[in-house]
Amino acid sequence: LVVKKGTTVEAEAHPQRAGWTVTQHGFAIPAYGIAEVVDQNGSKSIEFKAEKDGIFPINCQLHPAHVGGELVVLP
Ligand SMILES: [Cu+2]
Repeated sequence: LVVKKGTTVEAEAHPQRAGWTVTQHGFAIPAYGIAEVVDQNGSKSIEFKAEKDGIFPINCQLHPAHVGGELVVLP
């Protein structure tokens, strides 16, 4: 996820990878204080303003082993 600083970001989380036996996943960007919970096979819109530039991890706060991503905010 790459955005410019000051952008309002609307992300949609869709956890639906086959083989997961859990019913919910997290979508967290700790640096932005975001920690949402999304139902497996469901979706959730997450909106925030990218006010800090840098590279920030995105992860599943419920299952630390699950692959996340990165938020890159360009200055
Ligand atoms: Cu998870």
